[in-house]
Amino acid sequence: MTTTEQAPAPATGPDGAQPPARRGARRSLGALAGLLAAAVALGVAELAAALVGPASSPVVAVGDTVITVVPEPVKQFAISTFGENDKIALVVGTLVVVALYAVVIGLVSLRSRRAGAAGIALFGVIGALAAATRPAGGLLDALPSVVGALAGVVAILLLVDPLTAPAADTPRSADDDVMERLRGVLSMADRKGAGMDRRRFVVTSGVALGAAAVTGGGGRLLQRRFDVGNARDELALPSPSSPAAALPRGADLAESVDGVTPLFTANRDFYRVDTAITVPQIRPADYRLTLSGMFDSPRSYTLTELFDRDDVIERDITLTCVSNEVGGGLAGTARWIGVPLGDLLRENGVSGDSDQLVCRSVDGMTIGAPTAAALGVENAMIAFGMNGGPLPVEHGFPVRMLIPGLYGYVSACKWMTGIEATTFDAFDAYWVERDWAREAPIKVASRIDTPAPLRQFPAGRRPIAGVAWAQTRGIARVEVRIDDGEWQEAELAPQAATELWRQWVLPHDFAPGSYQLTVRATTADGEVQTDERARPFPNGASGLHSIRVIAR
Ligand SMILES: Nc1nc2c(c(=O)[nH]1)N[C@H]1C(S)=C(S)[C@@H](COP(=O)(O)O)O[C@H]1N2
Ligand SMILES: [Mo]
Repeated sequence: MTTTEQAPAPATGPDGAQPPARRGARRSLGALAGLLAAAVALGVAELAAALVGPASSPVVAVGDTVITVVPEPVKQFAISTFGENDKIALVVGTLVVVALYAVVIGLVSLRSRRAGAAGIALFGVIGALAAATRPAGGLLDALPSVVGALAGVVAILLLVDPLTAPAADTPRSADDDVMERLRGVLSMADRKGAGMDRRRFVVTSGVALGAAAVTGGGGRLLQRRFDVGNARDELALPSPSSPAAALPRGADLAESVDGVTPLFTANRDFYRVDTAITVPQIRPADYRLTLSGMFDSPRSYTLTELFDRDDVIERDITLTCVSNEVGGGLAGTARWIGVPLGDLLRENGVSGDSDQLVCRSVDGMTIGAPTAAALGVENAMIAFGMNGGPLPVEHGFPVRMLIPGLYGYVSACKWMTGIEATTFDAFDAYWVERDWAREAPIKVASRIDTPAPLRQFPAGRRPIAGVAWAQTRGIARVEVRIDDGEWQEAELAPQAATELWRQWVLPHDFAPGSYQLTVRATTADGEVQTDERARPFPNGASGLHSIRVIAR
């Protein structure tokens, strides 16, 4: 019995070409072959990445590279459009591009196996380059892409073979020597066969799909061995010798006003902004913080050495992202535990000539913070605790930096393993290279949390409420304007600390109708929030948050 379903003679036209219907079917299967080969390549690469590390996966590495090279406006668009899901969007985008490329490879392979194989090899080279040239990457990081591409080449050859079966005059059967057939396939010799061995294609496709699923799924599972979540859970934080100041009575307006942002942001609700597609995983036992550059006596610290210091502090600080749009949610408040940054720098004899600290994270990010702020801003710290536990892995486990009053991109380095004392002239950090401002103090901002814009609510008395921030200066006044009316002063929650945002509320009697609500804040040192609108780039958004609400 033969397993082949060779094209009967009439299927081939007088000129040897195939009729359109058959050509169409073959093309579709060719495209499918390309997709399956790509799936096998990516699957095998994920399996290899379980050996080397999650960031060496070609999808992750290419995504990382895209993040590094895309122009700032595109990145800003991604952050404001997809928010916390910007990385998912990027990975999906990368996979869509790969899929389109794979379809082309499949079609090309029908005509030339060599070209198809070369296309997949190129794909592997791109992944390998992306993985090996990451700031924290090495030669070994190329391995998953190389192994994946090899698997992809074998897959495309095996998949395309039954689609270009030789014509009926050279029949093949199941008892063909498998090795001989494989050799034939891998020789990449093109056959001008008009025949199609559908059954063999179906079987090969099934095997390819299974292989892709098993290697990909298994690889992802095995990559979890790099996760440090358990190590984090087992870590005991030191108790601070200087606990956070007691909060004034009624400090959290959220206890009495529905819809206002709580004073403290739960870890799971805390915004996350970084360039890491796979969250860096640092084992506490392996952790080192290394000082370098313009110090008299630079040294490094283990996590235990940081924990065992007798100057551990606990402080409440609001962190804000420069990419936050007017009215946006890229700000959060937590109770942090760490060691005073200025003291640690002075202890090691930081030079008076240094004006920039380049903070390095394990994934190669560089954050340039002004040395003067690190030394002079009260409660600047090297933090390892957040809201009662170790830092969550996404928020920098095990150690990050915080400097109250500065946007995160010039102060809040996560997964921080190095501090180099240097100068602004000597080095441009990551965001500065991308034309964001070198120095970026947080601009005064205020936001209306409730009522929600454009959502109808019953007419009557209800609070207009929200938060305002100007870290280290503090908020002295918040005012609300309804349509074109007078500015009305809102009631403020007690100021717990100037590093914190401040909640505000203004109860109002809403008659049925539609209203434009606008808010503005004034800092404790007298700056009235400007209504001049600025985009976040290059040093933070400005302008007033203004929303339309409807009472019925
Ligand atoms: N390693 C690293 N640290 C980083 C970043 C980053 O991309 N990588 N982003 C910075 C930015 S722009 C901000 S606003 C804060 C955000 O901290 P969070 O994600 O804990 O809220 O981290 C900062 N630290
Ligand atoms: Mo940021």
